[in-house]
Amino acid sequence: MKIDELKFYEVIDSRGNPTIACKIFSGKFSSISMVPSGASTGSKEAQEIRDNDKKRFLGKGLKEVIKKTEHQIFGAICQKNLLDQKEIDNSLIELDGSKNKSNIGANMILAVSMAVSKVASQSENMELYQYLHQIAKQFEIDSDYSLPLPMMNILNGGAHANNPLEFQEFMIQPAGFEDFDESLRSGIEIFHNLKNELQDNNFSTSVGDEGGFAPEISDTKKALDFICSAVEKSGYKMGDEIFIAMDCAASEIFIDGKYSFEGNNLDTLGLIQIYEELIKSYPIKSIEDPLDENDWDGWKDITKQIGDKVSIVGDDLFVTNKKVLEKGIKNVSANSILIKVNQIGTISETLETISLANKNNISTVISHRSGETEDTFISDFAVGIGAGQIKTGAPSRSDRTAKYNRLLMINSDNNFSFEGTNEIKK
Ligand code: 2PG
Ligand code: MG
Repeated sequence: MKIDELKFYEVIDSRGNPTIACKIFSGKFSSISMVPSGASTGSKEAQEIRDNDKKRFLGKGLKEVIKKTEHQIFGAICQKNLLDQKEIDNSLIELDGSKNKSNIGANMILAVSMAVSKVASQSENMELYQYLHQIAKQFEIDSDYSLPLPMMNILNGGAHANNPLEFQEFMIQPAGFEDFDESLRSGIEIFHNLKNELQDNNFSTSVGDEGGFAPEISDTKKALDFICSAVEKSGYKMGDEIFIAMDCAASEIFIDGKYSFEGNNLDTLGLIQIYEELIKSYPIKSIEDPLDENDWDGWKDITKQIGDKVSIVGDDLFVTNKKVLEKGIKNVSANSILIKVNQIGTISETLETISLANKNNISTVISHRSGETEDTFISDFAVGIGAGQIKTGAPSRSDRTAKYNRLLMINSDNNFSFEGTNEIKK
């Protein structure tokens, strides 16, 4: 089967910025994908391109980009076999020709790559997660289907909110449950109780970019205490059923060679000490981007010091890039990787990175971006490759709940396992 027609649209993401949607037609099938966009981006990410015409959408428009590249992209893939994801992705990479997809744009390329897999799954009469499961095998990923442990970002700070909290994401991992539905339900109840707790203490309950609350709190421990009391109010056991994960997005607080944290300018060891104290006082099981993306020695130190107790997750550090992950594996820089399809730009390259992670016991967390759409691709992806964990925000804002709703439906239609506590122990 071939791609008969391809159409791009300029649509809007959850932050009100334009983004790319791509519709692909093949025979009697068609499918749409939409690409997300980050706020705290790693410097080595594949590049999205925009019109830069200040008269439209403050320069973020995509009309000209579409006009310029639509025919080129169609020309590069129209003769290819729809079912050969690798070949189509390679043609897109070749067409772009740059190291970081800055010619054609990672946003354009990813939209096509995702839409191709969606139409292909239809033509094969498969659910998307089944099709992705099959494709993953070509990359030596042979994990069973599973429902991922949700990492729910219920309190937002950093670049995702305009409060003074330095760390970007305070998440809960409802791991101590037999089933995905129960895990998610507990997280949602905690989210509601957190709202009540904040309200009772006269804090705002407006939400940040990822749907978590964004109260005027500057103290990390205070934020964690609020979460602990919401867990207690909900009747769940902290450190048994519910665990904490943080995304510190530390590149954002790394200024002039020091980490700016709660009024202090800390060196790497100083910040690692803060993490050591925090994990003694709270059941924190995962810390993402604890240090700056270029602080390679620091990453090695922190993994050595606390990597046996918590997941040290590389996001801005690895940018879903196989080559950077290879460096990380040699350096023993982390024991977990955040996977964002738009950081690298194609499904095939994402699968290559995951395959490398699997072979080296690096756990994987499939992740949304802070700027999202109603596309639920990552839910199918997480289930299809048995990723183990998914990070897709709070249970609020349709851009986030769309992903949870898709997972609820997949769970209801199947008898897939949910690893919960086993994921935490990895
Ligand atoms: C992150 C992400 C998603 P952004 O840092 O992990 O939560 O944020 O999309 O802004 O990079
Ligand atoms: Mg991150």
